[in-house]
Amino acid sequence: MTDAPDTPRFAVVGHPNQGKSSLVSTLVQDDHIEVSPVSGTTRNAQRFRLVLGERTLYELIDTPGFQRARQILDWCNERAQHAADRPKVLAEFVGQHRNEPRFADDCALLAPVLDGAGIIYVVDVSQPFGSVFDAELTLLSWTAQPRLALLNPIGNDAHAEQWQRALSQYFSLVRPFDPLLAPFEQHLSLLRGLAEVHPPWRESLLAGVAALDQQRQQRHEQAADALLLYVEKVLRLQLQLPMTGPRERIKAAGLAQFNQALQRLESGVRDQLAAIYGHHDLDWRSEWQALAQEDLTDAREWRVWGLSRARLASLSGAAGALSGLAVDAAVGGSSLLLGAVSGGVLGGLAGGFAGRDGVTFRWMSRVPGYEHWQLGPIANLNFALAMIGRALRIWYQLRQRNHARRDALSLDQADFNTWLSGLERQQQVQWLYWVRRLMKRTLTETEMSRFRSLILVIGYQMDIPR
Ligand SMILES: Nc1nc2c(ncn2[C@@H]2O[C@H](COP(=O)(O)OP(=O)(O)OP(=O)(O)O)[C@@H](O)[C@H]2O)c(=O)[nH]1
Ligand SMILES: [Mg+2]
Repeated sequence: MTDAPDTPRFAVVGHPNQGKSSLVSTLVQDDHIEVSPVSGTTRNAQRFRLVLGERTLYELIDTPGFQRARQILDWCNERAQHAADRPKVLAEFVGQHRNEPRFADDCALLAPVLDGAGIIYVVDVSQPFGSVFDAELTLLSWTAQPRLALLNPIGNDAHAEQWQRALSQYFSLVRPFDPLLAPFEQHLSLLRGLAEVHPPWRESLLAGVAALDQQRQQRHEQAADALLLYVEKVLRLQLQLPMTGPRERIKAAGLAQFNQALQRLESGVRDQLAAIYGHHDLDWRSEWQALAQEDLTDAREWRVWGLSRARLASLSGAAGALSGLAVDAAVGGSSLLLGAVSGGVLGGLAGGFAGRDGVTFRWMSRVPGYEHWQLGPIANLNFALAMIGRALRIWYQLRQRNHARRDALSLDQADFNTWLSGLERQQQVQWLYWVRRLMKRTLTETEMSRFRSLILVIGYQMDIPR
């Protein structure tokens, strides 16, 4: 790994408990950094690099908060004859006091800045500005290092304007940024802002922005591959059951096994997606509602995870009537043809899939001596869509989650129906068409790649704020 001397390097500084570690966590995409509501969590300066391939894009130094800025300022004021002396006197202070426990936090914070790092000053703007901040802002301005201030709304931004006025006196760039919730586009825009505060780092930071953007695109594509494979496995799942005992008992035991197999597939794709997006420490258990055995036979939950009955009815007739040819036409954008198709068969209701049990259960006796009960594959389109809807929600959770977050994952309001609504109607119909096709037979490579493109488009829908 190369670490060029011109690697952009910023110390993240401020008062304790302002979201400094959260910012570092989000910008270096590392969910292992210690973040907590306890003030004084970060005890030492710690360097984190964002590395892509062989290249370090930038380095952020997480620091403990200021503790005794006023005393340090007084000490320096006594010794600095004029403005040009200030950086040197500040460096003398750190040199002489770095081993004194009462100044340990302040020295850990100032040392990297005196050593050439730029400054990102973080404040929580739910709290009012106070004179206690004046001393630390003055000290930072004395370092004469490139710097930018971030307004972090922890809970609310009640005092943002006041902070903006105060900070503009010390920083050429002051921006709002919420490390927990800022969408990815804003991460890039913040990095572009950083590129403007120090011309020698500009090019590296802009290259970093491009690399991050590209990495994100690659992640989405890997996610689409994983999801496609998952959908295929779910729709192909079959179990052979022994013929001993009454039918209902065999079926119940089989459904339990089937449910476990579905759960294993689901947690498999979940872990895969988490790894793709660089999340390693997630808590799914508390909020994520696992699939229950009853869900396989009880349609109540399906609509929540999948598509509403009305939507299914309005789309599935059209999908059912679409021949391969019509799909080609729909892909080519012939909405006229599609309109004729959907108008004619609307209400055809899932082309014979609706209303069935979630999973087929039948007696197989084609080869004498090899008779058995077979459970699966999934026979109900709505159930299939519900399973896919769950996986898409997992994807949504992961793709919009910043690495600073430490809360458990939840089933968010945003769902399959919302994302599907954002697509062109012909794409919506195609979506159903591919799922139905896959329920009947394996798809050819070309068909798979079309389905994959649609998955990617659904993903972009997830990024649109609603
Ligand atoms: N709601 C909300 N909470 C935030 C935000 N930023 C930080 N927090 C929370 O505020 C608390 C402090 O965040 P940290 O990132 O640990 O703050 P710090 O400045 O590094 O704190 P010390 O290391 O103790 O100085 C954590 O519980 C965060 O989850 C935000 O934008 N919104
Ligand atoms: Mg911290």
